[in-house]
Amino acid sequence: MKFVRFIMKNVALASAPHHIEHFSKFSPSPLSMKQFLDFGSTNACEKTSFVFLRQELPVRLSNIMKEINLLPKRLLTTPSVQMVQSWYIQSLMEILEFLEKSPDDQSVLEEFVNALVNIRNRHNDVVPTMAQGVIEYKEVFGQDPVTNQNIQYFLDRFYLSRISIRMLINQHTLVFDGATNPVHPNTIGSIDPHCQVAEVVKDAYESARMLCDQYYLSSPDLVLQELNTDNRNQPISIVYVPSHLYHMLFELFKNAMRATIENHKEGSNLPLIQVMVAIGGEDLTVKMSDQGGGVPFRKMENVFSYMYSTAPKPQMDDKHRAPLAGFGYGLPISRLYAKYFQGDLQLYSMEGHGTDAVIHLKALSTDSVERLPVFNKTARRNYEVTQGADDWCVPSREPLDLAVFRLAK
Ligand code: W6P
Repeated sequence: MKFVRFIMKNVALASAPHHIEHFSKFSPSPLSMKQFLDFGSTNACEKTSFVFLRQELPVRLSNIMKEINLLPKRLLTTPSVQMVQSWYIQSLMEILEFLEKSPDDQSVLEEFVNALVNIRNRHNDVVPTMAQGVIEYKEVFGQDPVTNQNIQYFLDRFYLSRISIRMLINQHTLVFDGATNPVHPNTIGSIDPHCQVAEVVKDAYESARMLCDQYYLSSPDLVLQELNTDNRNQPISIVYVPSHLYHMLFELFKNAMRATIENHKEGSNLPLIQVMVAIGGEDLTVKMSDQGGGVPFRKMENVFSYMYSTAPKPQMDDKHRAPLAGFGYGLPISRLYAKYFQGDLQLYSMEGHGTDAVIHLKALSTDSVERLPVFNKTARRNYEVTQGADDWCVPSREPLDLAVFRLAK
């Protein structure tokens, strides 16, 4: 019996490339905050959401699966990347089964929710697994600027796609499980229509401070300032996913705290971390300033590099010695969360002084639309980048002997 099921499963999986080919020809459909909220409103229709997702999820999965296939062979064939690819194939095939089922059957809708939860869990460890693939690659082939660029391009798109797919799954499973969130009764799925930014800043600060105290036995204080020019005394709020904002701020706080403490070894009177939240007609901006000594400009672009910032995960047998920040993909992925709804995350450093980290988000929900990668000819061309000759001079190490030129006179 087991053997028969094994064969049946593999026969089914063999048709995957055909389905990927079909669904990758469609472009993903970006949703706006308003559309997300409509799916979760009182007259929300689970059937509509089901019919949308059983098409849209295969489209998003297939688009990014085409790009996985274009990775350098030496990366694509690592056990880690093979594993991730098999999860994508499995999940795609599981969703496709619902294309033959009726939206009018209540048990189908329930089955779909269960399938989504199962798929979400299957993909929980995609980020560390891909990181392992990059480590395996580096161990054998080392790191070079061209591979760095290719991996950067791919992983930015791959993780953005993953964020978007998880967003769709989270919204459907949260909105249609029938329960309201007891802690945040006014959220719609994972979206808070009145996300009070300063409250999320305080939460993220408190969590980072606990880690910082555990590791360094002290932590810098926070000053938080809100600038609401139009609506004085009103807390600044936007339509947003609080967990995404928290993720970004927690990451930035960890980095700011570590820099502050490592730059003030004597321990007494640590400089503050200052956060400003401002809102205008178009942007909501959060600026976090530390006085942690900054980062040299030359090193700034590596801060967001997947290839240069993956070190083997440190052994954490003693929880209290877990480092505060500095390994893993925290910053590049935080920037993707900002970009996902048309924002950005940027760092400005003054070496010798400190760093400003700035999160730009859209103030208007009408501007908050998903930013999604699409697989097309342009995307394909980006995987064909190869090493050309540099078109900038290499500075010589030897001082130039200008006397040589005077001889010509
Ligand atoms: C630093 C390096 C960094 C990264 C991200 C946020 C804040 C900071 N401060 O020194």
